[in-house]
Amino acid sequence: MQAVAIAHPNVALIKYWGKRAIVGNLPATGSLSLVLGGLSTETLVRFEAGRQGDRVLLDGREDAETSARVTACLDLLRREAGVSDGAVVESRNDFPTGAGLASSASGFAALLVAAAGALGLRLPAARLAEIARTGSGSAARSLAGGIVLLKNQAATTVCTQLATPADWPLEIVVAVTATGQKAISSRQGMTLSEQTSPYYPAWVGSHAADLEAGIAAVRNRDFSALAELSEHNCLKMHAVMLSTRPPLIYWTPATLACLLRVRELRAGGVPVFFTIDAGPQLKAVCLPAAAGDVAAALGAIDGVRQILRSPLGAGARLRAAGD
Ligand code: 2P0
Repeated sequence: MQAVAIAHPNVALIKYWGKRAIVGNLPATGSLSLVLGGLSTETLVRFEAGRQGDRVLLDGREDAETSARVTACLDLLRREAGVSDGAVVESRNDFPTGAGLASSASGFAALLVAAAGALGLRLPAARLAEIARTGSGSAARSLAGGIVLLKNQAATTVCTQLATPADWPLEIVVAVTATGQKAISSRQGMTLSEQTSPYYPAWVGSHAADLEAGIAAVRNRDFSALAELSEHNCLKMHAVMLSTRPPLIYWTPATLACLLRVRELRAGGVPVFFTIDAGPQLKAVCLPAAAGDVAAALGAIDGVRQILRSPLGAGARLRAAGD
């Protein structure tokens, strides 16, 4: 009744911001993302016979909102397995938590794989992804590895791996500019944007075209097209965030300095582009040969506290010997 799983966070190039439906946590838009193999979440799940309720420790701490979301996911798995025992969940990240580095994506992907393993459940990948989505809309993207597409379909979402890490080896350089937890969660922020940003309808309305162009850029391994499109989609999402009431301002001065430096590097011929999520970290996506120079350039910027480097990674899995 115990298992340990490993999952990696992901970063979307074509982003998800907004809900189609609160029930089932259905995204308003599809998304296209990269799995960051250099950053990991490790989660242990142990179901204890006769235990009432779950105990959830995230980096050694309990948090009521996270616990409630975890229990809701575990309830769905318990129903599938026909058991009612409570669980102890211990999850650790080797990177800053709740700071725009998709810790909830890797967290819920690892949770689902570990819990299904502990219960001996062999669910179809689509069902696992559906349950993961209720915990975190971006979690299904961490179940698969490499470059992943999450598309809306009827009353659900479908997750497809567009490329393995070996198919198109990209490297991600993360410039960490602040490590505190954000004040407003993505979930709250999305609802606020939908309710108050005059740009929200345009964001949703123009999204399908971005997604199709992103899929084509990945299929053609067209780095320049993916660079231009990803930066556009990212800035469009931040325009929605900035025009939300109250405004969602996730950037620090260092985030903006990194953004401008990445654009300068690309104008000088370096294969790199930026993306930024609901947090202050800038992620620079580059061809591997450029990663050293990009890391050095971003590391030299005032206010950058740490540089993390990551190749593309594998999907969530049970921990194996050697992991
Ligand atoms: C993304 N984000 O596509 C976008 C960009 C944040 C900014 O997916 O409400 O934390 O739990 O489904 O999973 C945030 O997604 O939000 C997110 P919920 P989640 O990566």
